[in-house]
Amino acid sequence: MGILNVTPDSFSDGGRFIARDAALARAEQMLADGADMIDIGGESTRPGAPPVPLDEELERVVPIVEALRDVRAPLSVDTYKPAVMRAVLDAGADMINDIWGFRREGALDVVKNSNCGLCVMHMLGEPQTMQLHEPMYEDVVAEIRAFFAERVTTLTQGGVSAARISLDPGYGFGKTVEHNYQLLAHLAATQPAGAAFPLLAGMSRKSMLGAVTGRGAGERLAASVAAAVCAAERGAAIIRVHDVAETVDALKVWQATKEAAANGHH
Ligand code: 7PJ
Repeated sequence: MGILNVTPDSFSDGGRFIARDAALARAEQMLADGADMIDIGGESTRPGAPPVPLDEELERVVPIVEALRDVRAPLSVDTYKPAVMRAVLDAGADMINDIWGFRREGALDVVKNSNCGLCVMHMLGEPQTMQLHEPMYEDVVAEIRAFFAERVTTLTQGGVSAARISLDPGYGFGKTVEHNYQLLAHLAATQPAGAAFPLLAGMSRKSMLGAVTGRGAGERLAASVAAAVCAAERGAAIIRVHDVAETVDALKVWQATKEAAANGHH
């Protein structure tokens, strides 16, 4: 899953049309580089980032969905606002990626009346404040597994078929560095008992990588690729990244190794 940020601060300047053209070119490039899905986001949810007003998010995201509908790669939209969900589904989006896990008022009502995929992400607290107070868990893996189980029950009882759901532990969303690595090491154990939902992992360029490499946000490519391989090895079905070409190469090597292992040795 290739990340497409359509926030104005992700592009130099020059207004909406230049931002739009740059976003479309970026999406085409990620698909050429081997992305299977594009995740379009109009609001930065990095810790402490200011919220974006509804009208502004709609203006950023809906034209991009409309323009990309024809590329026929699955389109996901990273939003927690029900009004944005409704608008992008009307515009042809295939998946809603919700950092709030469809817990906010109205979110379930929108998605249940469509056939879109859902990415249910775990977050402790909310983006403005989640990293200000030390996040605490008794057992982070068990708590995220319980959260997923509750979400799946609520969503399926609310009319969303289980086949539409994928789960994401939400790296960096109300977690310490140690929590994040626990959730990477034990990713498969976050799966609710007896279930087999696709697991999504998004660690690209995040501070958990800076914490162990000492590198700033702009120099975490190798660490991001390593994290992607670790996540794949531990059962991630979807990996959300900025650097598609490099990640796809690494995953091809991982895949070839896995296939050789499955073939036994001669
Ligand atoms: C995630 C996300 C993530 C899912 C962001 C960033 C922050 N959606 N949206 N999982 N992160 N599903 O990319 O650094 O980890 S925004």
